[in-house]
Amino acid sequence: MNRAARAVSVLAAAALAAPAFAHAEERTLTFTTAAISVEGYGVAQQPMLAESPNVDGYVVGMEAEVVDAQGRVQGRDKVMLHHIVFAKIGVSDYTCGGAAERFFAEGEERLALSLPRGYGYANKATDRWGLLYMLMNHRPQRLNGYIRYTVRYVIGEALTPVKPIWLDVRNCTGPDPVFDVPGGGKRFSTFTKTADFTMPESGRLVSGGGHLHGGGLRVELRNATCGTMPFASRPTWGGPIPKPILHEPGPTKMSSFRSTEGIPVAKGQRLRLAAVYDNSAPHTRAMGIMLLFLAPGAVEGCGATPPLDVDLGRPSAPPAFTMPLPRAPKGPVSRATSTYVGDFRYGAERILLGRGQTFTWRFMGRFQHDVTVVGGPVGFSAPWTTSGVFRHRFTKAGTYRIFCSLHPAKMVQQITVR
Ligand SMILES: [Cu+2]
Repeated sequence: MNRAARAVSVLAAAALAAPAFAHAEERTLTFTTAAISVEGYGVAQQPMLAESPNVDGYVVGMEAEVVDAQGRVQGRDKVMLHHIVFAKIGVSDYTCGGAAERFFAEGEERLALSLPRGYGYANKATDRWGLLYMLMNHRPQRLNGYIRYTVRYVIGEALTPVKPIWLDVRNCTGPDPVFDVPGGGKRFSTFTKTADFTMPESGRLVSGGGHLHGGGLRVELRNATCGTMPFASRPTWGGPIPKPILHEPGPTKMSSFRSTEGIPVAKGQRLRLAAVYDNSAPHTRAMGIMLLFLAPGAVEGCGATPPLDVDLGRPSAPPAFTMPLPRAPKGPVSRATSTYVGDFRYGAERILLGRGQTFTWRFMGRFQHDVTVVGGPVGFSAPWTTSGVFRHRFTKAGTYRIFCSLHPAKMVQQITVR
């Protein structure tokens, strides 16, 4: 069918469907945040209030992008939308509690929210939304951007309400829920991190998708009580890699599912999320997340998974990737076993150690920094901080390339272990 014929048939289908929704209306609402500024080659992260629909209804779809002052979409080569998380303020999160219910997120893979027909995330005119963004500027000049998000919103019709269930292998551990894949394994070896969550109620999972970083193989959703794996979200790799390379490239798509019938899960059953990574090389600051939508309702025992409508993409194994440092470490080679981490440098950039020695980083900046191995025999990282110390004992010889993931173009270090 050519494009025109397809358009006509879509219109015809819409006309046939229209009477059933005569009193309902689906609106596409577009919102734009206040300006966000990110320094050249910098990373910025901040929570902010986010405008939301001013009428009662249901969110049935959502997506977000970064635009400039003229409303032009900024591609991955200009700004990397690392993470955006939307939450409803004053509502307890399904898995973490607290006072913000996470209901939509996008990362580098740009996974849009799209619920199956008949389901919606209920929202009131008086509800307040917030968002947390993390953007990486891939250009030398300061970025002045905006996050523009589009909400598909149904009013005038009662939909089956869904609850967002945010599963994360590092769940509820703060704004940077990362872990390190040490690497150093044989080719095709894997590293798996899991977390369990016991369902407080029964229902059917009608939509879901995963989030992984570079080196990720899949995010599995298991029902540990029933011994089943209803879904695994798989990454698609490829496309141009934005230069300069400021982090290990992540998937450009993650597979997601929708199901009108839904995956049954009963109260008291244990959902197990498993993030599976390649372990032939280090992958630091990795994540493993799946956002699911539950339609609460009666479910008994272990039911069969219905056929899922899967948006698969083109899954493949992650490409082998050697991450360069954005610039060469400078200065004389030091045999010191400690240095400072300040604004915006490591005290010593070139270090020589003996095997078995421990190195200490002393944090003393006004701004947060970290220590992140981007390549070497073993992957490890220190969390973002402004004070305190971080130590690592080097038991494997080789060259460790290190940067601060928040200031990758400025803060680099190389440690050679003999
Ligand atoms: Cu830093």
